Amino acid sequence: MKLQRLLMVEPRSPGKHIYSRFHLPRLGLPILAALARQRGLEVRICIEEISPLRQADLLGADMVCISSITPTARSAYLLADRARRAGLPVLMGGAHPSFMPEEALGHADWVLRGEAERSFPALLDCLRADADLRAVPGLSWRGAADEPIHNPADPRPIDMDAEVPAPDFDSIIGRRPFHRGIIPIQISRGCPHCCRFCSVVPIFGQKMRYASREKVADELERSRGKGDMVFFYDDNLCGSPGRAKDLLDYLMRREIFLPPWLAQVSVRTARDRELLALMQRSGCYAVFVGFESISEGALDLYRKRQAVDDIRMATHRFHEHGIRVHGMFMTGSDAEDVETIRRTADFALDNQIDTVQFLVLTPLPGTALFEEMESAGRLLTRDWSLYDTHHAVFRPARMSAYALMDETFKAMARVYSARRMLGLLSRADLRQLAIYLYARIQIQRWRWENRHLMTFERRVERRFLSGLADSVSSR
Ligand code: B12
Repeated sequence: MKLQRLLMVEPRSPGKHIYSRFHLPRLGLPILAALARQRGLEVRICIEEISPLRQADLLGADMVCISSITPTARSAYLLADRARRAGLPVLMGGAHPSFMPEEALGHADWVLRGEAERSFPALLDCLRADADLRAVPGLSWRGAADEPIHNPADPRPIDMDAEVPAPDFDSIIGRRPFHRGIIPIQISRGCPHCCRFCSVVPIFGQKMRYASREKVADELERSRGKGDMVFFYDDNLCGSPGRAKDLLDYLMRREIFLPPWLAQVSVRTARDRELLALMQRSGCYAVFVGFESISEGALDLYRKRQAVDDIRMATHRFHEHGIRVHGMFMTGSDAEDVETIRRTADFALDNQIDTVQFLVLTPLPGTALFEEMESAGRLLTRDWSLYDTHHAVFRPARMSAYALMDETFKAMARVYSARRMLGLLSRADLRQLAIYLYARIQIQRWRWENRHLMTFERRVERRFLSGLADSVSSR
């Protein structure tokens, strides 16, 4: 088939989420764009959060490649249908289609499951040569009798140095340097843990892979002058403390471009004082830490190998090193009730966690949690647009779905209080103040946009409770 111009699209989230104003792309499409360019193809990338898709961009393409995670799956399918109506073939990939390939094949011609640095170029070559699609690892497609065919995946994980090119950010439509000056970079993939709610291991596997420090340095140098903050997209930048120390030391010694940086790390990072000191010296501005819960029972259920004391210790030690802490908590496990959510806000305030995200536990396809909720019949909806970690999409064990959402937002609003904002103002901490203001506005917006849903849920809950009261009194 003729394949010269590719349009790649990362569809936008249908609703607001707490990061709505941070228009950061995932790296999948810019990496695949670089690979396509190496094969002489022309590529344009539309990140819908950055600029909306124009019909002219769509119609000028020979094929549309769509990247989707679960909350954007509905938008992705609508876009795929639109492209196919215009006669364009559609390829899909990313976290959601990887686990729901047959669903995605209802809207796309092909789905590539999992990491695609090897399979995507193979598919391009195959399509251009009209060759046999069975040769493409991890490809899902429909055969002559419309039956779904799933080629086995390549078991070898992608090599970060040899197979992952520098992301092609220049092909992003409408992109003026990096949004809010934030430069995204990923230097490792995989995660040795197996938390039951997380999609990272199902997509990238448990085997850790790292880019060499030379490659990291090269990528950082390429972004010199393009932004003033680096965001390491790694799921745990310091998963291997030895490597992290070696990398930071190398970057500093060579005076590689490294403006203040942000990264996701785990509480374990804070056990290593030498690492903390290096993080401080190399300009770590804030860490995003998966604290998840203040309930030991919930941490056990999640298979999160950490204790509540680790959270206290980590927060304290990061602060000792001048590193701000963004605490990532989830609410609604079977071990938690409404009181736990309220105590989570107290905990964040008592421990002076700088910023927080309280997200409603969400069973994402591909995870052990999804399997468990689905087989127990506890999923309330399969409207993927609600799987945005702000809506309760499963029946919680110890509270109603309405209470779970409502209390989660109330708890978050307590942390981003006017009183704390005054404190930041008095310390002239303007960057942090802007984040608080942003968080307060996002919380209020979300509640306003979802007021119908909240009222509906409350009515359902009241009816449920009055039915329960009737049945008790008639006994
Ligand atoms: C950076 C990041 C963010 C950023 C930017 C997100 C964005 N633009 O969507 C921020 C902080 C804003 C964010 C927010 C959220 N995130 Co986030 N985020 C990430 C993170 C850490 C890195 C993403 C990345 O660049 N990965 C590296 C690249 C290379 O991977 P990739 O894009 O998936 O691409 C590879 C393959 O998937 C595939 N592929 C991808 N697209 C395509 C397309 C085609 C055509 C093909 C062939 C192949 C293909 O090939 C690529 C190369 O191998 C991931 C975790 C992770 N390790 O990926 C979570 C992750 C993507 N986020 C996740 C979630 C749940 C969210 C939130 C809902 C929750 C929240 N509130 O925090 C929001 C929703 C955002 C939204 N768009 O609606 C989940 C998604 C899981 C799922 N099944 O949907 C992940 C996987 C984390 C997890 N622990 O499970 N996130």
